[in-house]
Amino acid sequence: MQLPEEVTRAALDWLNENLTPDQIDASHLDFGSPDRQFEFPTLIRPLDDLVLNEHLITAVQQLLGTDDIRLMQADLWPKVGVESEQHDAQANTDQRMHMDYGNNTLLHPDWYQPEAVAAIIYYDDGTITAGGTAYVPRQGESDPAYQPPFIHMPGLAGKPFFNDRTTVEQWFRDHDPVAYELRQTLYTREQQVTFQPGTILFYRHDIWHRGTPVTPGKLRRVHNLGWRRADARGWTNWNEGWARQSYNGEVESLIGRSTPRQRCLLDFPLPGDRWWTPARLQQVAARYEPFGFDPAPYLKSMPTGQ
Ligand SMILES: O=C(O)CCC(=O)C(=O)O
Ligand SMILES: [Fe+2]
Repeated sequence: MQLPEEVTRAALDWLNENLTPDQIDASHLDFGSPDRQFEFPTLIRPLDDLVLNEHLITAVQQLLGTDDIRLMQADLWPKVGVESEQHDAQANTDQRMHMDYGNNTLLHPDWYQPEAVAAIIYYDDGTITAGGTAYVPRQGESDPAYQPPFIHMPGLAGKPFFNDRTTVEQWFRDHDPVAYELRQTLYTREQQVTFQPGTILFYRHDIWHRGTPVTPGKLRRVHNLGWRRADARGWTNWNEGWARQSYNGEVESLIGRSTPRQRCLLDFPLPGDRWWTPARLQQVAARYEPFGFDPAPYLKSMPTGQ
């Protein structure tokens, strides 16, 4: 879907000023921002505020069936188009078909009780850059491609990890012909996302998908996001701890200017949560009031009997 223009405008303006082809290290061909510089919190307001945007919260709350959700991942990264012969076994250019759950949870997802959701926000025009994410829709309960356990992919259940499609499928052809055949059907079934600046793809961590090549010389900038239910088990944060960059006022200001729903993404209990007592609220407020924190919503719905 397309995010409302007012949601993405500030981030797009920032990116079109500060993350353009001449500002990118063209040798950075892996997933993720170089030196993790665009992992949330980036301390760049338009980027951090987009990650915490209320529209995204509403959508994720609906998808996960609860108001109590947590952010697990937010990273903005450039994918630079290169000639296809320039890729090696770990290259990200023409990705292998995969699911994302393997390095986001220690457990195995349950199709019927989704506990987490991922998203990609695209900041460029796919008709110019190409590189639309490819995905394989699940065709009902008996779909052979979606019979758990989902272990027919690199890095899972003892298989070696490579990122590059050609390398991976050669390995499966030589070592696991049954999985090879299954995986071949995924490539024939794949469909590709079309995108403009501000398009968002919500997807599951147990959907088959992959990144496809960006046109040589072009730049595709995307945000990868992930959330989980607060009560989900096994899921782990991709980014470093949110509090880690505290002390210079930037993280504190993020907390101060956020709404209770936005703070909740970072494990700040919602108003009405049993965690809150008058004393705890006073202590938290003492820490963040210099940064604009308003204790009123928490006070108003203070759990009774505390
Ligand atoms: O770049 C894309 O379109 C998808 C990337 C992806 O699926 C991944 O790196 O896990
Ligand atoms: Fe992925």
